[in-house]
Amino acid sequence: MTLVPFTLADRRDGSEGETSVVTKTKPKTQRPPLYKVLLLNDDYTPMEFVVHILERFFGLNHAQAFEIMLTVHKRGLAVVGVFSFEVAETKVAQVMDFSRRHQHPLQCTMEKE
Ligand code: TYC
Repeated sequence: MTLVPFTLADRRDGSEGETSVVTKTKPKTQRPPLYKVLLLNDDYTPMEFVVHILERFFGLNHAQAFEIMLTVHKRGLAVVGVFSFEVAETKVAQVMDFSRRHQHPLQCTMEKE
């Protein structure tokens, strides 16, 4: 068999003399959706209990926990943290279970950011 080299000038695909446009597809990094965990105010749950919840399940120090508790008390609700779906779901369940076991009506919920 004989190999015959060919050049740009005699490409056999009909593209002789054409210019080409280089296109780049930007790789899109998919980030998982995030969820806000919200704490809701009520008239019965003791302030110290809410502060304890925030320290225990959200890793806040006492000053941070007290500040968020007061925000909820004054404004009706506050975002306690932003997490992946599974972590947010777990935090909500922990708060709801703990509150229920202590017979407080504290409500915690999550919302897609
Ligand atoms: N409002 C409650 C009280 O006066 C305190 C409270 C704060 C309750 C935050 C719930 O998420 C809450 N005892």
